[in-house]
Amino acid sequence: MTDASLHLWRNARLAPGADPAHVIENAAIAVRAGRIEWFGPEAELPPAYANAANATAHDLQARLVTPGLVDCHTHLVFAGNRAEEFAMRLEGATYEEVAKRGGGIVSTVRNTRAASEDALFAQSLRRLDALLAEGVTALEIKSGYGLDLPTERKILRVARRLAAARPVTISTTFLGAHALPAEYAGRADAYIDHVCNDMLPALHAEGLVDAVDVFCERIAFTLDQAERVFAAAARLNLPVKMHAEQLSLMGGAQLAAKHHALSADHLEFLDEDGVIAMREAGTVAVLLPGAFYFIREKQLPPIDLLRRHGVPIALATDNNPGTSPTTSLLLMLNMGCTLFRLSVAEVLAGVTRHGARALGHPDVAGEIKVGAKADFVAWEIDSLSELAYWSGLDRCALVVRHGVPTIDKRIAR
Ligand code: DI6
Ligand code: FE
Repeated sequence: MTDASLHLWRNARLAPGADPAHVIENAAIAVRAGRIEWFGPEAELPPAYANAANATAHDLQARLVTPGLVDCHTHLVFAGNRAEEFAMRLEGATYEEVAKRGGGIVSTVRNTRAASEDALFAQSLRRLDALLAEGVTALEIKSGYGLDLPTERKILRVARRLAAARPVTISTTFLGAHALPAEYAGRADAYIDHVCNDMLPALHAEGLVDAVDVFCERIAFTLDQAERVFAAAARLNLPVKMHAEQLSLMGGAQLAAKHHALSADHLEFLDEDGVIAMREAGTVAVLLPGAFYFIREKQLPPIDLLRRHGVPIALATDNNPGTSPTTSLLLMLNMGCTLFRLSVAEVLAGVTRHGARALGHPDVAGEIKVGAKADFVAWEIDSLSELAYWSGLDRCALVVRHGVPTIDKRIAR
């Protein structure tokens, strides 16, 4: 039941766009029925709000307030872990060699196929709660560890159950084209037929799919196979995204742009033609420093080209057991700055308004604006730079989603 009464969130240092250059001191936010009706300097609060008889006032005690954080790229639902492969790689095996030796994605597929839906839900809920504790109010969850219809369905059902179990907005993405399952060894085209003609239509008909993704890479699927997946998504009017140019330059980003993808993700090997195509299509560049760091990639994404051509940059955890076993979106801010040399303003945009654009959910704006859902976070910090500066130190004080406090860890001031 939505609360139709007026709530006035007062005494905030408000960064409506999570931009350090635009902080409104002594700010107020007027919220009704879970949406923002007004925000700005409290001294300019319209009389209708200032004099409202039944308003509920909330004192944010001069805390810095940003929009709720958006994690636009996760594989959060999976069973087991790959710690032993991590040890193998420490002995020198590359990510691709591990994949070719039957490890990698397909080993998580074995675990995920074997897990019950309830066990999968329980394991995934712990990872979700870790993200929520840092101020995440919206995220994406991909399938891709089933590679058969029953298990892809199980993963997407768990993602929907997680959204029902916690105060968070979750967009699901079908990633059946994540890897080639053993039963289709040597028959990648036949598997893509199965993905396009059987799995996607069935899961979409069950209301489990909000977008479609494909891993376009030497160890995964070709441009032609990716294009067939995109065509199948288009037949169902589903938006698309792509894991592109992660380990090599395949031209995937250009293909994603041709299909007006919400985003192209990873992009370490992206070239200028791909950047220009993304800019012209409005495709967001989702950078995943956790994966770059964990597989010890050396090739940096072309940050300067993305800046020069004005391609929006988003950041996400890429939470997954193989290349990014992290549940800290704040750590991605730190890595975005330290590894990719992004500015504080860029990384904050990357997990708010640019992350929201990559997510493509109508209820997730990633910024404080009139009409948007009231999703915001108050922090125990003195400057927004601290969100990228600290690593592992909980600075989240209060999370509000759709106007309702969901996590309150405020220390008395
Ligand atoms: N790229 C990645 O880094 C993850 N998936 C993908 O397409 C890795 C997934 C895994 O190794 O389990
Ligand atoms: Fe990924």
